[in-house]
Amino acid sequence: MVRLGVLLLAAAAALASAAGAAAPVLQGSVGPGFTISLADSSGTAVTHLDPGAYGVHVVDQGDIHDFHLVGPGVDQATSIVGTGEVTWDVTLTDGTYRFFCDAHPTLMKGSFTVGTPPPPPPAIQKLKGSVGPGLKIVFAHSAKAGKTKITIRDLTARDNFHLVGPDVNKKTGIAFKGTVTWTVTLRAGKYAFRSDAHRALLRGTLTVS
Ligand SMILES: [Cu+2]
Repeated sequence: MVRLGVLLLAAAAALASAAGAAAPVLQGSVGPGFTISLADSSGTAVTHLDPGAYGVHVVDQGDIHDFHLVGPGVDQATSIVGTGEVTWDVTLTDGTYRFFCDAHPTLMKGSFTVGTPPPPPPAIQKLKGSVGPGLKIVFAHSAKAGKTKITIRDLTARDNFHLVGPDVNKKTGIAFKGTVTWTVTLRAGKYAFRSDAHRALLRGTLTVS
């Protein structure tokens, strides 16, 4: 009985501390004009927050606007035609959150980051090349190191497109005609492209830096 009493006390204390540490409340506002905003309790526009639990108190005074909050784990919106107030309990985690009006998303919008947002994925470099028709091979002569999407149009059944270099050895078939896409990681250095059917004639060099 004594042990149970201690456990109950501990549970009560945990509940009390959870209730006592009230989540900060953010103030969202939209309308009646073409304005939308999100501020912290001191009235400062929100640009960055620590991860955690928050209340979002939204005052929607626009009957042609809504307040829509979207980000990792959150997708909440007021009504476009309706007005009124609402408080959402949300848990914000690392990432970028956007708030906007669905009726005027390019005009009425804002965003903020939470915690350490993951870096945007690196842009994929795109290169195009072709072989044929006739005795012709075309490809880039310079590119940057990194992930690269290569699209090759093989327009002849007498030649192929063959790319060789650091970590890459890709080719179409000599008799093959069609378009292929390779996703490769280019390293700094020299790459050679050629047709294996006319090695001396159809060839070139790609320099990756
Ligand atoms: Cu609007």
